[in-house]
Amino acid sequence: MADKQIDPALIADHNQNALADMLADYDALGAKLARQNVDIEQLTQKAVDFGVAIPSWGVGTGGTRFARFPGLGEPRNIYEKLADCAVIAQLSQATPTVSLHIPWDRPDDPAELRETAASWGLGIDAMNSNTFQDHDDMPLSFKYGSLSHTDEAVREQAIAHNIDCIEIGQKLGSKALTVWIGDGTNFPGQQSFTRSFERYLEAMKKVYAALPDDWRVFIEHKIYEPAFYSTVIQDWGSNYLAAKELGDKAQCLVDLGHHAPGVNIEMIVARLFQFGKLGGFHFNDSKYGDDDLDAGSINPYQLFLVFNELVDAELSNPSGFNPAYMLDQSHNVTDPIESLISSAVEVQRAYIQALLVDRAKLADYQDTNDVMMANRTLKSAYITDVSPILAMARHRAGGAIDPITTYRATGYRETVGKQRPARKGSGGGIV
Ligand code: PSV
Ligand code: MN
Ligand code: MN
Repeated sequence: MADKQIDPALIADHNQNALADMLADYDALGAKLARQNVDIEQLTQKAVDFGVAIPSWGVGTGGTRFARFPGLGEPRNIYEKLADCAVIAQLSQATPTVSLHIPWDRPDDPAELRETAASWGLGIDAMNSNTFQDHDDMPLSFKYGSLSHTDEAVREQAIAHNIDCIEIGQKLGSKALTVWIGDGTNFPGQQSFTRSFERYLEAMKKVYAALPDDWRVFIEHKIYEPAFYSTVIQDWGSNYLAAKELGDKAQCLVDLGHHAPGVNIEMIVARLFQFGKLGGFHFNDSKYGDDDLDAGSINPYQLFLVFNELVDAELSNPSGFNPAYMLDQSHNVTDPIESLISSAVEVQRAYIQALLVDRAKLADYQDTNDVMMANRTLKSAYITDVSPILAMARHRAGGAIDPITTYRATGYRETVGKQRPARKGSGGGIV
């Protein structure tokens, strides 16, 4: 039995107030879905079973390159981050795991950290390495790159760091390493595209060789930033080539914010899955670049279309379907706990909406080139308000029917605000 951050009686109290309305909405939706031969109970179970990992770095207030405005009661270490993640998990019942970033979350005692996480019912998701910053305990600088650096000694330092992440992760019960590098150039001519990629592949082979049998490595591409002219792993093409070169345990990670505006991300998802290389996601939303805004806050239709491909993928090849779902966001003007709760719910919503797509009909419309009806089939799933299903799933699992209102009623932020002094920050925000 996991320890509780929030008094279950308080949640039950709030749920009691919201219960009658929620049941009425659930019954009405159940009746509507029944007319479409859809069993609401099956969808509710899918919602109960759904999980997306919280990024440990998301529970602190983020920043931009201009400034960071500290939030109240920001977590100061991995234990406090886990405490916040436990609140999110308890209220949303949709975030059973936490993804860690090393060295930001380096534990003194991994076994103890694992136990603490478990005591709150949390598991440890993918480990993220960090060779996009310099580290106090590393003699060499990553200013001109890491795994693709021209200097073998720097590459070796980056390789050793990734292996360190794997070793820590093993002690924590993780099963995956996510590698995102900022390596690239700011000016034409600065580096050879080909030789940089060769050096990267050679270095990643050494990281790959250190993976335990039951681990995967997720390679994360990003079009630009911090490099502004070229990036070594800039898109899914380079990502796929690298993953293919490395072997079966290497797969591609799609961070929704890492593409040029207008790119058809759902199609990338379909392609990667078709060729066995879809490793996982960093969900977030964006208007312009890697904005790291809350999932579903700008373009919820895109999120739905991504899940439409995922549901299709799972049906076409259930045994080959195992993508890792993680959030990757930066919260500058909201309470990170509220943003992460809301984002987890939006990702879950997109999944349930995608399950509503009538796939037999869709296939018929596609085969007969009935363009209008094919599109309407997707749209009719997307415009269905599945909120009562999500609320029921939370309620049944012990979470809050209305998680953000309930969170506010707990006074958690005010309480930790007294315990955790503000951390000043000026510029140089989180990527
Ligand atoms: C890079 O922009 C990124 O998306 C990678 O996932 C990093 O690990 C994370 O952000 C760090 O904030
Ligand atoms: Mn990311
Ligand atoms: Mn990013």
